[in-house]
Amino acid sequence: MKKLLLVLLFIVIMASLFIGCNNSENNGSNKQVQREAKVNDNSKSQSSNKKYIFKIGHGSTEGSALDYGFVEFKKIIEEETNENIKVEIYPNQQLGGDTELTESTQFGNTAIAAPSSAPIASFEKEFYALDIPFLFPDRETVYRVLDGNAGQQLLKTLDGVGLKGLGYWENGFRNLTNSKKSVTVPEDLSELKIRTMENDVHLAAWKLLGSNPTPMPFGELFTALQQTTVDGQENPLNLIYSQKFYEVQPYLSKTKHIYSPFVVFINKDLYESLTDNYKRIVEDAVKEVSVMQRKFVQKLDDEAEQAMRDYGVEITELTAEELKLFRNKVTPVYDMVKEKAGAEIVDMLINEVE
Ligand code: KDG
Repeated sequence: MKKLLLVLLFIVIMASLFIGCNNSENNGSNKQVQREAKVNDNSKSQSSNKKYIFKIGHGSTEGSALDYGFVEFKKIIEEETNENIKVEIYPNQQLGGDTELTESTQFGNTAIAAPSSAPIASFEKEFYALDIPFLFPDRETVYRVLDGNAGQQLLKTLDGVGLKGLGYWENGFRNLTNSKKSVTVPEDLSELKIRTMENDVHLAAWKLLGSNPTPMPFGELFTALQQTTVDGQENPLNLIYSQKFYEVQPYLSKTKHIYSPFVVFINKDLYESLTDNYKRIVEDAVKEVSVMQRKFVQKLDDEAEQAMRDYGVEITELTAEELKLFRNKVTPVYDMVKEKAGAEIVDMLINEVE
């Protein structure tokens, strides 16, 4: 009997030891799970508390349409992230022009940029589709198409070149200025040296119109106009004014020959490193600003036109017949765009415009 009691006691002791181990193992594994969870929570909270500095460069002056967009973007981002994301804005080509800013954002030296679409075509050929002359009849059509399928399809192509496309702000409809004479028909352009953006389609279009075009970075343009290295250039009214081109360009023709969007994008690796919450904040901020910024540009364009008239610039409204002469001259560019950008995106754009 004594032996039986001893055996039973031994079994009870061994059993209690075994259960304890398991518990400790469980406790251990539970603790492991808790630590992992905490680490995960920490890493999650760390990434939502992780600090970022978004360096943003652009080619316009302080107070310009593009600068306004980034200033409003900065306000939203810093408020929404409790300044865990700080935004630093470098205007006036401090970090380079459109081409340099696209490259520096690809490599992550700048976080975000918003060049005009034309120079981007050298990085992603589908963007040539936006260089079809006279593609957009008015702003309402521009916004519907850029914010719709075709525009979003274009933004997606930037994934392949290290960028995440976020949206479109407004540079505006481009108009011709020059220092030599009033221009109402293409024949007036012969012998005129016209600066174009660094884009093959723009160059071809101004050759077809009979001028002598020269591609040139935006930052060199005022000096080139002042020294008559070139006779003319083409830009939206608000930029012609804010860059003081009007001071050396007494003639302005409202050709509205192309619409330039500012294509807002972020370095792709930086974007992917953000939490889902921060990705949403960045995307929503660009979209929210596009509404305000587009309204601001319309105001700036109207004010610029009046200010330049008051300054004495001869501003010519072209008739429908005169504009048709320009359209007819540049028709061959359409095939060039289709060849460079690809038929799919060109057809999609044109279908959505109509
Ligand atoms: O900041 C705007 C400039 O970088 C450029 O995009 C302006 O339309 C422009 C041009 O003619 O280069």
